[in-house]
Amino acid sequence: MYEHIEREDAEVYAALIGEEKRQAEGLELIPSENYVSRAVKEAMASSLTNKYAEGYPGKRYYGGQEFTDAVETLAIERAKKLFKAKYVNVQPLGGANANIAMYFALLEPGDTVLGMDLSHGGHLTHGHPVTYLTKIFNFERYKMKNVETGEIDYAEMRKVAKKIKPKIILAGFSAYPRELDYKKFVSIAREVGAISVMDIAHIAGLIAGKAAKNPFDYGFDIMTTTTHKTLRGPRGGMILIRESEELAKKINKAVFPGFQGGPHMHQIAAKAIAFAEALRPSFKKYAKQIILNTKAMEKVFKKHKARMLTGGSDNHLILLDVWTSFGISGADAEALLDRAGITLNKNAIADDTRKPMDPSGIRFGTPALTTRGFKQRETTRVAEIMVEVLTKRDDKTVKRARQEVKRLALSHPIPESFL
Ligand code: DSN
Repeated sequence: MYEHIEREDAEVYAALIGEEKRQAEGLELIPSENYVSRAVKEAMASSLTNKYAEGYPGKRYYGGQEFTDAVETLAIERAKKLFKAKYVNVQPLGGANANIAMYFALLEPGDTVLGMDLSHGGHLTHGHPVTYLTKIFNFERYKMKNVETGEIDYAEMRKVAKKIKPKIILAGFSAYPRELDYKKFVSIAREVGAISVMDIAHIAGLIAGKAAKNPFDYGFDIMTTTTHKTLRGPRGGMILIRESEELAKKINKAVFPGFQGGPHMHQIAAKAIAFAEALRPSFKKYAKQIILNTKAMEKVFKKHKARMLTGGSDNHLILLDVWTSFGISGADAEALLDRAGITLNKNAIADDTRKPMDPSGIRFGTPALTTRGFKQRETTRVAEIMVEVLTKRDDKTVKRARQEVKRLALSHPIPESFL
């Protein structure tokens, strides 16, 4: 592997090999990460990276677009089928880019967005004060009514929406383990004349694999997403429009020329391949297994009376309050589990009193483990190892855990077609 890099750049080669080994021997539980197929990787390394293709299929600013048009059209058509969208833009370079372009397509400076509170599961690009978006648009928040069940306060949301008249009602999350009541979001948006947008980045694969509801079935206008999380495609973004041609035109204009230059065609080819993979029946099995595996982990934490935000999970991730449950901070828990070969991330919990760099929680999930063929038995064991390490925290326990993690990882190698 990487024979040319090995010959030409020993330093980069050493880092690549280190990362390959880390991914093979450890357990990846960051819920937004996954392993992509070899076909997706080949596309990412293809000659399409050499090509400029500003514009859209059939309407480009440069010549020589016979094959780029073919590739982008394939990606669009497959995404439409996967998500039941009438229009799709596959050019956003990432999820943040997709969200930024979406705001600029739909809003004027000073307009209001009603989105999920960040410590209740929302995302940086949903209006975190550290982002420049907040200098241009006004972001208001809704929260969970009950952090122990995850129930959103829809009555309050309706009240606030009527008062502030947002242009966008934004659903979606990066740290929320439950399904949302899409019907309620859409009905509130329609009542106040807002556009309904769902950021499906985390659960795109679950929706594509029909293991989670599709917000378009409930009337959402737009969905934004990344393509590299549960959807198991290349790092990138995408915007889907249910049916409005007018919205689609605005979105296309905002992505290019509004925000981006030449699309990354190698990445778009990889998206097309990943979407074809997600259309296969085997992907449905994969999506279902992600949830079964998370449920198996949930059972272990319940047994140990550990506090999971919202009481557990209906999707691919769990948010665990390690501060209350084990008397350890999120940052220390992340570091401790890393030593045991379990990679996950520290995460703020609802209304966290601790700081973002050392919050009360950790966030983890099963998409990558499921790609490796982990089933309920193995994910149960992973959760048990986590409890042991978080409870005892001594070197002997961590060392023993590291050995077992390595055994588990090596007995469930990354499948050949994903290497
Ligand atoms: N970094 C991604 C996540 O982990 O959820 C999204 O920002």
